[in-house]
Formats: sequence, C-alpha cells, structure tokens
Amino acid sequence: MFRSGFIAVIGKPNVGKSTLINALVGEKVAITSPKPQTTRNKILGIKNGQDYQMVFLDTPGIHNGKSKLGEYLKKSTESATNGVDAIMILLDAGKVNTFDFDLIKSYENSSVPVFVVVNKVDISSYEKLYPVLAKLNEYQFVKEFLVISALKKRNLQEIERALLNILPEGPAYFPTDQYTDKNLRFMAAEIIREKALLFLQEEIPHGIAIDITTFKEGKNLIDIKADIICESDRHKQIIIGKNGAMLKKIGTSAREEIEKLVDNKVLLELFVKVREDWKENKNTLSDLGYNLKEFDD
Ligand SMILES: Nc1nc2c(ncn2[C@@H]2O[C@H](COP(=O)(O)OP(=O)(O)OP(=O)(O)O)[C@@H](O)[C@H]2O)c(=O)[nH]1
Ligand SMILES: [Mg+2]
Repeated sequence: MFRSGFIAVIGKPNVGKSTLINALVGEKVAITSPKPQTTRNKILGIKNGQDYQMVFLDTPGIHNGKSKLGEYLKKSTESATNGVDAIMILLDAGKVNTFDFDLIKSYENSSVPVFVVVNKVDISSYEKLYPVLAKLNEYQFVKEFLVISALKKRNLQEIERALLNILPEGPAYFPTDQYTDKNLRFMAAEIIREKALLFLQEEIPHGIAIDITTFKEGKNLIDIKADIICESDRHKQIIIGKNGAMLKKIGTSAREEIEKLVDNKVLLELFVKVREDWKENKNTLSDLGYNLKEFDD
C-alpha cells in the first residue's frame, strides 16, 4: 500500500521549520539562518520513500508584520494549512511561550491530525523541558508530541513513523525524483538572500529582496545577474561594503553554493538597487515573487 499526503509545518520565526524540512527531505529545499523571518514563501519539500510520499509545506514564521510584505507572509502561512493531511506545529524548546500555546490551541478543532514537535533539544536542558512538556500534555486533541533536534537530526525517524500512522493511502503527487516545487531561478535567489542574511547585521537583512534579472543556462556556464533590492542609500553602502568587500563576500559564497546545486560553472553578478517602498508596493512585491493575488479566490 502506498501512502501520501501534505503536511504543513508552522510555528514562530526561527524555531527551525526550514532546517527540519531540509533534514527530513535530505536536500536543501529552503534556506535557513540564525535570524528570524528567513522564509518568505510557501515552499514544498518532498520526501520520497519506498511506499510513501510526504509533501512538507515550509512556511514563513508567524509574526505580525504590518507591511504589505508582512501581509503576504501571513497569508502564505495561513493558506498552507488549507487542505493538508496533517499540521505540524514546531516549537523551540528553549523559547516556548504563550504565543506557542495559543497557536496550538487555535487548532483545537482541526479536522486533520495536529502534531506538536519540540525542536532544538540539543541546546535545552531537561529542567527547562519538563514544565513545557507537562503543560503541553493538557492539549488532549494533539495526536502526538515529539521531541527532536532538526540540526543534529535526532529523533527524525519518530516524525516519519508518526506521519505514516495517519497518512492516507494515495498516489505520488509528484515525480518521485523531485524534492521541491521551486525552480533553479528561485533557488538561486534564495541562496543569495541566505548569504546576505548570514553576513549582514541588524535590520538590513529584513529590508532586502533579490531580483534575478538574467538566468541564462549555457552548456558550460550559467550566467546569472541579480539585483539586491534594499530600502535606503545607507543600506546600499553597507551591502556593498568597503571597496565592494561585502558584496564580493556575498557573491562568492552564493556562487559556490549555486554551482554545487546546478553542477555547473556559474557566473554571478550582483548589483545593489535602492527601492524605498518595495515592501509596500504591490507591483514590486509581485515582481519579486511575493504576489498577494496568489491568495485571491
Ligand atoms: N541548536 C539547534 N539549532 C537549530 C535546530 N534547528 C534549527 N536550528 C537553528 O535555528 C536557526 C533558525 O532555523 P530555521 O530553519 O531558519 O528556522 P525557521 O523556523 O525556518 O525560521 P523562519 O523561516 O524565519 O520562520 C538556524 O540558525 C538553525 O541552524 C536544532 O535542532 N538545534
Ligand atoms: Mg524558514
């Protein structure tokens, strides 16, 4: 019997949703970073087994961003839980608070099984964990509580087991050699953004977006040009860095990773552009891959 289904992975920013999905799928489907609000789109991570296909939906961390971009992120997450076969709420073991409890509670009347997964146990103590687990036990409607480390790949087989218990019989929804729904162009933009998140500090990472302006696949080389969109001249200066050092660092690191992904040489040219209101302008947002119309019925 072949089982298949969709599983939405939701939770606060930075709890490790993308890290978990990458670990489960065994491929880098989504970028991750130590900074909150890394994921901006709904991204599918497809785990193909002998007799199952699990399709995980990575989602932006839930928070109350007031911009048009914030609205897009919120809708991405909300829409991800529609029509799925299971919902997995991820918590950071060391940072569980009322927001998490309220989130769990909001799924009390869910028509599909709800799992609560406590992540990052590798950096949490049992003294901290016990009161959390005791409190979680009050939520009788939750199908199972699981304690894992996505980063150390600890207890992930428990997630697989728990899901196989509830997934219905069904077909493979995607070709079994496919592990995401996103194309190379999207992945390239995300990798550039990941490196920017990694190397840039403070508020700047959240104020940038990547626009791939050229993506030409030749036989021996892929030619990629991309704009790093930011919100002010001051940010632009910081992203470029002294004598272009920062931009070079982001570019080199991104190029190396894109080359591995495409298994080809890559020529990557980055430009920095200021568009003060990109987070508020619906058309600009749409051009950058954050199209609010996706959610219109
Ligand atoms: N120590 C430890 N760190 C983890 C674990 N899982 C994730 N992390 C780290 O937590 C940070 C956030 O991980 P992400 O996977 O980007 O978190 P996310 O929930 O997808 O975040 P958003 O996309 O912003 O909502 C990264 O620095 C990860 O390396 C874990 O099990 N243990
Ligand atoms: Mg993420």
